[in-house]
Amino acid sequence: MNTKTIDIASLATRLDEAQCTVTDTPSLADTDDIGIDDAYRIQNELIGRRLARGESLVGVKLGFTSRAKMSQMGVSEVIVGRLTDEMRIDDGGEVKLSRFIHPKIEPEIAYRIARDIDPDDPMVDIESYVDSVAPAMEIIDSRYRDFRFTYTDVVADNTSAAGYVIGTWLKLQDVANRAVRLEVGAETVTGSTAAILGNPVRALHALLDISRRRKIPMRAGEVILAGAATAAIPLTAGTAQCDIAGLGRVTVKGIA
Ligand code: OOG
Ligand code: MG
Repeated sequence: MNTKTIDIASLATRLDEAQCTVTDTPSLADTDDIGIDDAYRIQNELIGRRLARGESLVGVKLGFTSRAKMSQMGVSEVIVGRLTDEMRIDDGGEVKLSRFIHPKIEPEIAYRIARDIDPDDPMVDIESYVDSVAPAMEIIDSRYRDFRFTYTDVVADNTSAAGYVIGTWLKLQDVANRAVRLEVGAETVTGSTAAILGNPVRALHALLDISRRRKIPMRAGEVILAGAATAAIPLTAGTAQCDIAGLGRVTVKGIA
């Protein structure tokens, strides 16, 4: 049995400082034997510090909903992280790359929550709590050296969340099997929304399940990022653009 006590507060401080000082840190797993419950506790503590600095919660994100991401990262379970207002970038807006350690960008589907969700209500039909969908991109910036982390590490690190940009909101619709294309400089990656658990709508159900277990509230107006449809590519100076068939384009400009 593992009896070593995990110092949640100091591990949260380590990750928070890594982000604030734009300096990577080794995998927590190198020195600490963290379970998944500890990992979500560290994430909570980390978010608590951001809120104490004046940020506010604006949504949630899922990770590892695609095989490409799972194999890119060598893990095999869906994870959830939190989005704050400080991570939001306007569609067509600019973002300073110096904010990040080693940013990557990935195509996402965003959903918008229309009504507060009571996770304790067993009758919640999550699809009826969502009213809009949009093309989106997420900037991930693991605080771990070389993006090397375990499943529990990445949960503790708020699932690498660092930034997000959302295109035009459209009325909720079926977004299964839509072609996805992400271009950053000379790099292009293509795929399909089918990579997101077979159909992005399944991400909503996976999220409800995990939010119940992890006591993560979801409120009207918040955003849900359903998880990347392709592997992430490095975010470099210049325009990054993502096109999702039938949903349109979303862009962001990285500034050196
Ligand atoms: C973890 C974040 C994963 C996604 O969409 O799968 C994620 C990482 O890859 O660093 O956001
Ligand atoms: Mg993502």
